[in-house]
Amino acid sequence: MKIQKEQVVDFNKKEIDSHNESFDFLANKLSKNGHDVNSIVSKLAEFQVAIPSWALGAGGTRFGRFGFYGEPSNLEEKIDDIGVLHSLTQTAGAVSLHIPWDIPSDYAAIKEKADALGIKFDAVNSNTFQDQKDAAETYKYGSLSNLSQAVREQAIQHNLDVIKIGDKLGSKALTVWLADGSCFPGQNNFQTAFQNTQNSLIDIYKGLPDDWSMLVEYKPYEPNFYSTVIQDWGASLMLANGCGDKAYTLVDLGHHLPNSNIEQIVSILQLKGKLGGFHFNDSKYGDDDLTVGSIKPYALFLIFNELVYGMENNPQNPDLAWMIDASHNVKDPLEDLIQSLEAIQEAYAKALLIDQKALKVAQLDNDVVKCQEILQGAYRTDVRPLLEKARLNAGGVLSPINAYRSLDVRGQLIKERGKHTVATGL
Ligand code: LRH
Ligand code: MN
Ligand code: MN
Repeated sequence: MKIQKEQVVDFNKKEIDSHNESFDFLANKLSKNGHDVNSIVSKLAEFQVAIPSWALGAGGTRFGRFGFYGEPSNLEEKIDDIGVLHSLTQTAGAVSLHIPWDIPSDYAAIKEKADALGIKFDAVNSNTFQDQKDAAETYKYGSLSNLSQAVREQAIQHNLDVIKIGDKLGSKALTVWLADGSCFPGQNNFQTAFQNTQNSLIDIYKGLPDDWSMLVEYKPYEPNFYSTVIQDWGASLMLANGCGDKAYTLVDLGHHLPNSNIEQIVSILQLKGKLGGFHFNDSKYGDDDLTVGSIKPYALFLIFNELVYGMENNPQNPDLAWMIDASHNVKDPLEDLIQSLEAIQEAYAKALLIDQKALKVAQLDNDVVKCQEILQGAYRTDVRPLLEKARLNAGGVLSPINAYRSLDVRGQLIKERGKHTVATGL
């Protein structure tokens, strides 16, 4: 299934009048208020988010999994699905592979396919949270933190192999997320587990090509329910600092205890030049991996306010590896990802509308009411016409969900792949 240029053009014809009307109205208003609308639209068009290879099929919970028809069953088909997303949204120009679920069988062919669809290979993810078939050692009691040197060596070697695979595809970053931790008090010595993890990460870091970065992801709980070795940004930052300049912290929105001030975490990491990667999702209770912006859109906007500030004021921080890390239990994964991409762009656009100069003045005056008015004024603006314009300029469709449905993409995928496909992955 490939979306043709003519299909995009035909679809846009139906919605262009209504778009022009709402865009002109908004652009006029924003320009009068001193905004550079063209620059905001170009920033939106440039912003690309990687799709993880494991998010294209129906996910599941530990209680069950309900499959979805026409799911991709191999890497080629996953790239095709991202191609569909990218053709419609022009925002999904990258894929983040998970190894060993997505080891390419033919590197040249997969690169060619991705190139043709305008898709780059972003960070590669290692997996030491599951035992692999025929593996000599088990990760039941941890991987990089394990008391057994043989287990640690196996896990280190896996990460080095992942770097080699990513290197052949043009990736420039390794993401390490560990399930390591303990389920009961007394099970682990915290200091030993942390020190082993640090030493293992240093060994992996030594195998990192010069132009690569290592992204250390944290998570407070699950699958271990008493302690996690890399539990929070502090642990991640200490480990990254212990490795060197090319190691960074990765923030996953779902990996915080309730009510954590994520925007403050993001802000300070950028100040220190140590925010390397970002996983988008939303949650009500914990690591729920729900559609971005579906539960706490204002929190997402506040996080984007800090990200925009950092991108503009913190040259010491690298460009970030953006990725959606969601799971789809009841929705069509492609529709869910379209909704997530839209929510990301919406929060970004609203953050770009914040009058930073006026905010600074209000902060200097300790005018707390004004500070809030400035933030909420931006948040309450309906920025969707800006997103439409960015997509239109880049060759995408005005409204991706409508287009996805009117082109009957899922129906086509079912015709091509049959009904009983099961995606590999989480
Ligand atoms: C587990 C998780 C994590 C990783 C992914 C591979 O929580 O979702 O966020 O990025 O698995
Ligand atoms: Mn994640
Ligand atoms: Mn997660």
